Amino acid sequence: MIDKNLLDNLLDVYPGKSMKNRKEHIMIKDSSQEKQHIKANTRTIPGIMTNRGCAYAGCKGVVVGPIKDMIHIVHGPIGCSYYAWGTRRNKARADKGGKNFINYSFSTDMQDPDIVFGGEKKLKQAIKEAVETFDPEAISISATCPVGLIGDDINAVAKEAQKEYGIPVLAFSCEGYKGVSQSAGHHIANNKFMSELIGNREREVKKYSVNILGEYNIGGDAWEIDRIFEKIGYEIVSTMTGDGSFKDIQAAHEANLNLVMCHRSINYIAEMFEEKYGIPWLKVNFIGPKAMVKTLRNMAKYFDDEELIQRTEEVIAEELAEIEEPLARYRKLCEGNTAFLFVGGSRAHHYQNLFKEIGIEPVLAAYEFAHRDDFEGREIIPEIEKTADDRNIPDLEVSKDEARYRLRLSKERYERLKEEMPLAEYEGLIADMEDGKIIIDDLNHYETEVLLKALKPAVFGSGIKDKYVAQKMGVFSKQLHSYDYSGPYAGFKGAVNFARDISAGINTPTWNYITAPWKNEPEIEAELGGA
Ligand code: ICE
Repeated sequence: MIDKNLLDNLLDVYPGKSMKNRKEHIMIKDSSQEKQHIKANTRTIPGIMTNRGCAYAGCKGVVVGPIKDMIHIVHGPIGCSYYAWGTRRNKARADKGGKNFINYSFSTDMQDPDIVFGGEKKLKQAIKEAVETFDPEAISISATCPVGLIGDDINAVAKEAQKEYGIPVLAFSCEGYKGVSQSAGHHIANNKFMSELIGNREREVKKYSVNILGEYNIGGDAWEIDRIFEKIGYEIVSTMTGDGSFKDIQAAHEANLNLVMCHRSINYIAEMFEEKYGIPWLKVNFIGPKAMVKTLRNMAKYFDDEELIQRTEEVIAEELAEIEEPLARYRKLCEGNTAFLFVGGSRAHHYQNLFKEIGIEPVLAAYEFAHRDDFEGREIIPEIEKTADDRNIPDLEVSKDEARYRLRLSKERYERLKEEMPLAEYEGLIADMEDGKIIIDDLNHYETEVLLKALKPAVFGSGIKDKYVAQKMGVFSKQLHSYDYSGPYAGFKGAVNFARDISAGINTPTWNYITAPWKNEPEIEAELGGA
C-alpha cells in the first residue's frame, strides 16, 4: 500500500478548505471496497497551478482543428493561435484531389481597437481572404475569450458568409472561459457536428464500415490503425477527427458501427449517433498489442461473419509475429520500472496495457479534466455532475425507439452483444489500476513535484507543462500528448516505437549528469505495495 503519511503530508500544506477540496480528488485504489468515488470536473481552486486548458483548446484545438480540408479561423488575439500552432502534432495529408490546411494557422489577430469598436468587420475580412486565397471545402470560426466579452456575433457573420460564398461556415462559441476546462469545448464541438454537419451527404458503404471517433492522429496513430483495418477489410467512413475530411464526416451516418477511442472528448457524438441513426458504439483501445487484439476481436464479433473473424485472426497472428522480437528486446531494458501517467481525460487509461506489456507498472494515474464517468465507469453520470454545456444537446428529431428500430442489428443481438463486449459501455480508469496505486483528478504542479520526489518513477508520462520540471529532477518524461517528436504509438508497429522510445529515455546516460534534488535533501518516505 501507499504510505498513508505520504498523502497526509501532501495535503498538509493546503489551507483547511482547500485541503478538504483536494482530498476528494485523490484516492488510492482499493478493490475490497464495492465502489470507489472521486470528485472530478469541478472548478480548479484559484491560485493552484493546474495543467488544464480552456474551452477553446477543447473545441478548436482538439475536435474541430484536425479536419484538414476546412480552414479554421480563430477569432481572437494572436496568442491563442500561436500557442496552439502545430503543438498537438495531429497529422494530416491531403486526400487524392483534396486539400490540407493543417500546417497553417489562421487568426483575426484582434487588437485594442477591435476590442473597443467590435471585431466583426475584421472577421468578415478574414473569411473573404481565406476563401479567395485558399478555396476551402468549408470554414470554421472559433471564438476566444474577448469575443464573448465584447459580444461579437460570430453566428451572424458565419450565416452571412455561408450565403455569400456558398460553402458551409460553422461558428463555434467556444470562448475559453466556458466551463471548468477544455472538456466544455469538446462538447460544444460535438453538438455542432451533429446538428450541422453529420448526415448532410449520402454515400454507399460496405457492410464492414466503421467510424473511428476520438482518434486524432497524433504522431500518425490513425495511419497505423488504417493500415491494420484495411488489411482486414474494413471500410473507414470517417475518422473524427484525426486526418479527417469534411466530406467524410458529412457521410459518417452511413457507417455500421462507431468505434470510440477517446471516450471523454467524443462520447456525446457516439450517443447522439445511436439515438438519431441507430448506430451502436463500441469502446475500443488501439494502444498496446493486447488492447488492439481485443478491439479487433470485438469488432469481428460485432459483425458476426466467419470470414471476417478468420481474416482478423490471420492479421493478428501476422502482426504479433512481426513485433514479438523487438518488443521482447525493449521489454528487457524496461522491466521492473514504474511510471506516472498524467494526461488530459483519456490516455492514462489508453496507455495502461502498453506500459505493462513492456514491464512497467503505472503507480499513479491522473487526469486534468476527465469527468467522473471516465474514472468510475459510465453508469454513474449523475445529472449534477454535468456542466451547463453538457445539458445543451441539440434536439434530435428521432425518438429512441424509432432509432433502435433502425439499429443495424436486431434488438436481441444488441442486448446479447452488450453482455459480451463493451458496447455502449466504458468501465473507467479506476478499474484499470492495481490495488494500492494512486489516482488523482486535476493533479497540480505542487502535488506533481512532491509525488515525483517520493515515488521516483522511472518515467513520467505527461505533457509540455511539466516535462522539464520532472527532467530537472532526474525523472525521464515522455509527452503522452504530443509524443514529443515521435510516433505513431498506436497499433502493433506503434507499440514497438513506444517501447524503443521509453527504453532509450530510461536508459540514457544523461541522467548520470543530473543530480536529483533528493540526493541532497532529506527524503519523504514512501513505500509502494507490490511495486
Ligand atoms: Fe481525448 Mo492533450 Fe485526446 Fe485525451 Fe483529449 Fe487532450 Fe490529447 Fe489528451 C487528449 S482528445 S490534446 S485522448 S483534450 S493528449 S481527452 S489532453 S488525454
